[in-house]
Amino acid sequence: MDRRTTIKLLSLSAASAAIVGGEQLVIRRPKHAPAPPAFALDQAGYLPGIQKVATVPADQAGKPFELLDTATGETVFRGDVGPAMHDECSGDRVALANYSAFQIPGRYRLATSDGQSGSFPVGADAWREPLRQAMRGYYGQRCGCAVDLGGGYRHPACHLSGAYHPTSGRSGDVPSHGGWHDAGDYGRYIVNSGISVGTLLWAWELFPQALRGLNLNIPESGGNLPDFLAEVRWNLEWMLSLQDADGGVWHKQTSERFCAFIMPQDDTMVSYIIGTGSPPYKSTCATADLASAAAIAARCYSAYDPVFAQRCLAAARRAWSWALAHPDVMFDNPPGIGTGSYADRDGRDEILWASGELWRTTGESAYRDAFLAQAVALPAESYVWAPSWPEVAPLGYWTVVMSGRPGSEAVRGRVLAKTAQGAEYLMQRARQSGYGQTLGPLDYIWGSNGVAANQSLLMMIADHFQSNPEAREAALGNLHYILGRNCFGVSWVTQVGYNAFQHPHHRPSAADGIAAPWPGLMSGGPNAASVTGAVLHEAPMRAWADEQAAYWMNEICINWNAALVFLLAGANAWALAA
Ligand code: 9MR
Ligand code: 9MR
Ligand code: ZN
Repeated sequence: MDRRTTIKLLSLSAASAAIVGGEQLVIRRPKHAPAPPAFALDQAGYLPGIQKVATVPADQAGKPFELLDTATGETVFRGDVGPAMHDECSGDRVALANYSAFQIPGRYRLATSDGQSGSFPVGADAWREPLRQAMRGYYGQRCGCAVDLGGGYRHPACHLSGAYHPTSGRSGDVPSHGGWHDAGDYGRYIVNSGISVGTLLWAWELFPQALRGLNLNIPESGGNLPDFLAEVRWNLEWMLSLQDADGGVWHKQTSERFCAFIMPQDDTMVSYIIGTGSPPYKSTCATADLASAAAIAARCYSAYDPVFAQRCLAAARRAWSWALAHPDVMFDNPPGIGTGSYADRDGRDEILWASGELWRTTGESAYRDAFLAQAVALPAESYVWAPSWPEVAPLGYWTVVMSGRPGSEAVRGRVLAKTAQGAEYLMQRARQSGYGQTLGPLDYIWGSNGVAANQSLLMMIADHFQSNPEAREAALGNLHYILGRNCFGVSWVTQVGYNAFQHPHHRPSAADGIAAPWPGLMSGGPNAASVTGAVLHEAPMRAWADEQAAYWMNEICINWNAALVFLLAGANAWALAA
């Protein structure tokens, strides 16, 4: 309340104010309806053989456009902009400039009577560097490690000691074991770590050709593990350290409240291992999510570090047993704790996923039986959809189908059908969207860019099960949307593209004295479900502002970046196969 933050939300037409988390936010509504940007296109570029479509304002409809070679200024392609259309999610009147027929590698600008776009590449390696950046973003999130990304983006090791909070059922100090800072805050949360690690390791399993040789320039580079697996291990080690002797896993390790916008080494609040406050202290969702992540890790690391892989498998087994014995221990912030809660009301999908991953890894009947029992309660027909941190059932179903284990036929047909149907539904949205993306109006929730990337993940899994070129294009459509083909003409990944967003809700980016934000981090994106509770907008895609204070629409987060890495890994794998 002592601090006033003014947020410009361009779609609004009058002023409204609200108290948010102790701050007064004044939302100013401009007098004029917003206009689409002159050029909305993928600023990271395109592979030569894919669809290449830019969105331009409707007054360009029917007019000529050109592609210009950036170096020479010469026209390399001419076309006519298509008819005017309405885009539901932004409220914009737009038209499409389609240059898919142009396939010659190089750097270009799009030109219309409105001027010229920024320069973007066409080439097989267009998304190589964005993939590296997005994955290197995790190195920047490391806790308990001196980090140096170059360019001044660095900090000494932070949060090196920890303690058991009384809610954990234990007391005393405890070493703090690495992990990734969750987001713009310095907390570490098992539930969010579980889906993040799971998504990243699935990318490793599905698109190894794009990830094996990835050079992340991290402290472990040149060691026994490929860089990608070394980075993921940094977080796995912390996750494993939150497992209690009885197999249960504490929900999170954070301070009691969020610190100010300071560098991590300057945050001297105690990093507590926090529990539910009463026996059994650990939570079902955290424990089952660790079981899933560690069961996948057992597969991924076995070829490089069998000892670590076995440690992961043993931890996964113990966590799974605990979760089955305590299927209903839901976490909520205990009194006095104000950091993120990742409070989920339903642990059944987490148990389904953990059972599926352990069945896939081991082939053992106990895991099979638990999976099949849980699949009755959570039928594939209702639960196979884009995953998110509280909704992991689709991961359970997909992993079982991918396993091909005897017994998986029980669900295979229904999972394939529901996945294909979901992909078809999303492809239909992409066809109707003026920005070629698959979010519907109701998908504009906290982290909608993560939702978009996870809808791509669904379509990529559909394509994996049954080759589907249109599903691939629609998956890439969301990548184009995230990287600039949206109603702001902004790239939502820091330091990727000629007009990347600048002000993430990210403490190191704010506190380091460097103007540009830390690289490789994706904005949460438009959030129409405003935290103020007020109806703030007419068009959900416009519920975003590049404002550091706007944590509900401009924070970054490890699970959103994981879905982005998955999408970029697939895109790069397809480029290599073309
Ligand atoms: O920085 C915090 C961010 O990571 C969380 O997602 C968000 C919601 O829990 O809260 C942010 O912290 C704000 C706090 O809730 C209220 N005071 C201002 C803090 C920084 O903007
Ligand atoms: O991503 C989370 C979103 O789904 C929730 O609606 C929101 C409020 O509970 O919390 C988000 O997660 C935040 C976490 O609580 C704290 N670290 C930052 C996360 C991203 O904003
Ligand atoms: Zn830290």
